[in-house]
Amino acid sequence: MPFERTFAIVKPDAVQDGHVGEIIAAIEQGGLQIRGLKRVQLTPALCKGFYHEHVGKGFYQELEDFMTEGPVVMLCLEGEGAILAWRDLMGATNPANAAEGTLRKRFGTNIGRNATHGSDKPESAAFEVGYFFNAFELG
Ligand code: DAT
Ligand code: MG
Repeated sequence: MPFERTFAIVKPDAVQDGHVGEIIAAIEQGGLQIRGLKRVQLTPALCKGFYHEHVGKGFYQELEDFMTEGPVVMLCLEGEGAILAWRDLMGATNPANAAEGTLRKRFGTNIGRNATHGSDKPESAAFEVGYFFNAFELG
């Protein structure tokens, strides 16, 4: 497994519901290192740039409305196989299909409000970490 970085978001639903601490605990207990961490209020423009691959899809506006409805907590995570390790901790995109004990199963409501984000591949992780973190925030 490669030593790698991935990008994670605690989405507005999970921040609002007070699950930041539990999600950070799952990250640490899952063996991932926190390399960067901050709370941000997204704007529509920031959201469009971040989710550029989804702009124009039928669910995009719903996604943007949700992601900008309140603050998020974003993290850069690091470790062996970090991209897949974080996706495994999150569970499937749709909480209804997510395995028992995963974060999306525990804290998500439906496919639109699913509590967490994680990069899906190394190219996305590099883009997403660079999109939201400055080098000095990843010291
Ligand atoms: P993931 O977040 O698991 O990488 P994705 O990249 O396919 O999933 O989609 C990004 C987000 O967009 C997803 O977390 C929730 C939202 N989304 C995806 N498909 C959706 C749909 N059919 N209806 C509503 N929201 C959707
Ligand atoms: Mg994705």
